[in-house]
Amino acid sequence: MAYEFILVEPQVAPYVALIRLNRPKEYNALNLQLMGEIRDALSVLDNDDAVRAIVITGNEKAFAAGADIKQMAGKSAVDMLKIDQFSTWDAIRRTKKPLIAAVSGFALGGGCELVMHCDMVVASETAQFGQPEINIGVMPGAGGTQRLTKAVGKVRAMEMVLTGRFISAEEAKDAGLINKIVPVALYLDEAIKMASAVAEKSPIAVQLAKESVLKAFDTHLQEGLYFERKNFYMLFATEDQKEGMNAFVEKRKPDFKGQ
Ligand code: DAK
Repeated sequence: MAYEFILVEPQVAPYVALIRLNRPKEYNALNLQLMGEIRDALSVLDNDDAVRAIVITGNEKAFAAGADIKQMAGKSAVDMLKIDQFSTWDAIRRTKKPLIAAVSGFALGGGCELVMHCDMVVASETAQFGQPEINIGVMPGAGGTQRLTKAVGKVRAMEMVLTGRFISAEEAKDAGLINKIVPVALYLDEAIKMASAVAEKSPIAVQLAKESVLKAFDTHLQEGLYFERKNFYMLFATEDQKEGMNAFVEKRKPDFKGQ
């Protein structure tokens, strides 16, 4: 598929794909076309058996500085309703394979929300996270008030959402928003390494495990535990479970086929 605002490498490492946001002059501001391209690329990669984990990145200066303010500025509420960006974000959220964000520079507004749609996050030392929508007279619209609060807690989320203050990579790590911080030269390699570690596992077990962890955000404990239990049983119907356990007993590395 031809894309204008993203670059896609389906095999940046074995079983690992890379999506790079590519509007560098605009700090990767997320216009509607770019978001549609991310959605389309994820759908293709999610259905490709040669892909088991997907890294999403921007460039050193910006992961993404938020939704494209110039594109949004003149819109009415009815325009926004008709555009229905939520279906695009919902489709991204439904990606079954693990998403790893590789963040350097600004991850703001929709950019920070896109990071929070990912399952793990590697950041460079220069990364900054923020929900500055309040500065332009609005508020987060793609989960910023909900996912951020669950990730960093009420008072820090309130401060970020109500004052627009950016937090550093260090603060984001302390707060539990990201997994690790590495020097700028290494952030993408480190994210690919993290994706490769996941890609070595059984893709079916990974998919069901991701689904189960995400369930913890949607439901209360007992229902989540039942959901986890069903997925756990289901994995005993896979060849990968036999392969994984036999490999352990035979003291060899498992060769997972995704069956
Ligand atoms: N939109 C459009 N252009 C942007 C942009 C943005 N968000 N951020 C940066 N740019 C452009 C700038 O206009 C400038 O372009 P030129 O003037 O050179 O043509 C270029 O990128 C470089 O920016 P600066 O000159 O401002 O660079 P600085 O280093 O001085 O500052 C900055 C960098 C990132 C701190 C600053 O640009 C900035 O504050 N940007 C805006 C950040 C922001 O407010 N982000 C939140 C946007 S609102 C929804 C889903 C999501 C959303 C809404 C709804 N639904 C599902 C309904 C999300 C909303 C948002 O994200």
